[in-house]
Order: sequence, then C-alpha cells, then structure tokens
Amino acid sequence: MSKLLPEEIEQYRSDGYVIPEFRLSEDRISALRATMDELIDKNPGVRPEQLVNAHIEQPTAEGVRGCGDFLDLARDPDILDLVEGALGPDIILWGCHLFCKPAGDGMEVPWHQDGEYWPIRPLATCTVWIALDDSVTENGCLRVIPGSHTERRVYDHDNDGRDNLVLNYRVTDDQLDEANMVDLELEAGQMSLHDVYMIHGSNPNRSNRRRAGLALRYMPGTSVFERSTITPGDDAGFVVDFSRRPLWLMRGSDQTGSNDFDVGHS
Ligand SMILES: O=C(O)CCC(=O)C(=O)O
Repeated sequence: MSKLLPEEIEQYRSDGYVIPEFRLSEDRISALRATMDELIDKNPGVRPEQLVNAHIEQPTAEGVRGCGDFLDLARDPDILDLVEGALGPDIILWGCHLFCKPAGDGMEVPWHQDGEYWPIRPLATCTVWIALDDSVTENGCLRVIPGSHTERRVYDHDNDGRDNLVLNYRVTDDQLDEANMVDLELEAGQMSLHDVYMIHGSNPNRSNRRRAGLALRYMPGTSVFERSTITPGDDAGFVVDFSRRPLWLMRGSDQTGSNDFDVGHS
C-alpha cells in the first residue's frame, strides 16, 4: 500500500516534509541506477547534480538528453498515490531532476526554497525525492528545516557567489534557523516528499560513497505553469528555460483550464 497514512499527511502539513513507509524494491532501484548511468553517459558535458529534464528524451532548451524510464517512474500509480495525499486528486508532472553527487567532489546545494526558482502560480509543488543510493549525513543527504514552509512565502535569496554549487541562490542568513535542521537519511529505495516553501539544501559529498537522488516535481491542477514569468538564463547555476517545458496531466484534471499540455511535446 502506498497511500500516505493520516499521520504522514499530518507530518507533511506541519513539517513540510515526510518520509513515507512506502519504498521501491531493490530490483527497481537497480534498474533505475542503470537508467541513471545511461543518462550520465548521454550528457558528458553536464554535472551529474544538474541533470534537469532527466525524463525527457527529445532535445530540450536546457540541453540535457533524458531517459523515458524516469517518465515511466513518474507515472507509477504508487508514487501518484503518495502525491495525491500531499496535493489532492489533480496532479501535473512538470519536472524531473537527477541530483547525483559523485564520491569525493559532489557539489553542495545551498539552503533554498524551490519557490524562488519556479514559475508556478499559485506557487505549489510536491517534490518526491527518491534515493537511488543510500543517502546519509556523510555523503551529503538532503537536509531540511522543518516548519520553514508554514508562512507560505518565499524569503529573500542572495546569489551565493561561489562557483562550486548546484544552485546559486541561497536564503539569506537572517532568515535561516539551522538549529532545528534535520538530515533526511534514506536507504536506497526510500523517498521523501517536500513542499515548495520548505527550506532545504545539502552538503558537499566528500565521502567515498556516491549519493544519487531523483527529484520528481508535481504541481496541483489548481496552479498554472506560467512559462513567461521566469526569463531563460543561467542565473540559477545552470541553464533554465521554462518556455518549452512540457507538462503531463497525471491524474484528475486541470482545474484552471489555463495549463498548456501541448508545448514541448514534439
Ligand atoms: O538532492 C539534493 O541534495 C537537493 C535536492 C533539492 O534541492 C530539491 O529536490 O529541490
């Protein structure tokens, strides 16, 4: 059974994240690791932490050549059941990003809110972050500040200025309270769900174990993907161009009637 339990939904609402009981089998994870290897091989010029559009086979504006197996994963009814507990019955897939931190030099993800980067109004997204390797403190697991989503606003972010980061924008120090920070340690096959407003990040991977996670991004059918609100560019730390980003209606309907499900599909 993959649906979020009532207490898991409650934790997602109050803390901004949850690690559900549901997990993927070892066989499934081995197959996904093979897909990840293929994705990395197909994109030799891209850092493995910055593989956006990992699910899209056709060429995209961001220059990444993706793998359809990740799109199949994003369609998995078990995963969609989890997302339904967080977002409700109308579910749109709009992104998929591989964050693979190689052993030794895996890059840091500075503290940020996803909402700083995304053209979704009203701002809403549930990210399902699937551990393809064991992800622990030592190899730079995802870290969160529980409850940091509750005001439902995007805090000020500054361009961090360092050149060895996965993303450039970082929540300013005066708005960060790291005292309650939690490391989301996951075994391969486990996953976490997090809210678009929750502050999160991860340390560099200086260990001798790779740390890979696949982030599937879903928004509710009550939001619009407003491609034109973010100008294409590389301010984020890598090329971002939402102008032709394809959307997939995974469940229910587009309640807004304003999302375009044709753009970017051919
Ligand atoms: O994988 C990581 O370390 C960071 C992931 C992240 O920032 C995200 O999924 O939004």
